[in-house]
Amino acid sequence: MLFMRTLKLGLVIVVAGLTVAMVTAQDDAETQAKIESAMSAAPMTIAQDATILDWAFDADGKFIVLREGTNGWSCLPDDTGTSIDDPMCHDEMFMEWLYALIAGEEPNITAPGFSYVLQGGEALSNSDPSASEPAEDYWVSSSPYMMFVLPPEVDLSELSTDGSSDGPFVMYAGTPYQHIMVPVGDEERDE
Ligand SMILES: [Cu+2]
Repeated sequence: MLFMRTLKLGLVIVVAGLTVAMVTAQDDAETQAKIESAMSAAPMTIAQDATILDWAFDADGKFIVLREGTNGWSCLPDDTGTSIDDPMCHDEMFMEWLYALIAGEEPNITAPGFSYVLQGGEALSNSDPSASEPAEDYWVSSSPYMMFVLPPEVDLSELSTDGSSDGPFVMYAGTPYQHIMVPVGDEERDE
């Protein structure tokens, strides 16, 4: 009896151990896929040492870290809530911009900030950062681009605000979230 009980207990432990191992392996594969997705947003020289974040928040409202980095850049994987593959890598100033946008607060942009979006991206509007559904100036591009934020005292009023223009243009012009979009690829852009 004691033997049977020990055997059963042993089996339970083995089965439980296998389940944990399987769940962990699944998590690892999912995390690895997110890391690869995130890294595809920027040149490898930047992505390889960047912090990799997930589209989920911790108790302080910060993105959950999937992998710690060392170079001050942070990459996010494809946002599965959008229609296209759109991972992105931001420097520290651009992360300040992103957190402010999410919180609906004014970003404190004190120096130029940069972002790589080399798989393309999507925005519900080129002019309205709070748009909750595709607006008339809904913007999507499967071709790569970069984004630049500049301190608010820099005058961007001479730049185009047309998201379908071939050159640099301003997104969210005249709002605290205005930034310059810079297409950097030759692929056809969907408008
Ligand atoms: Cu933009």
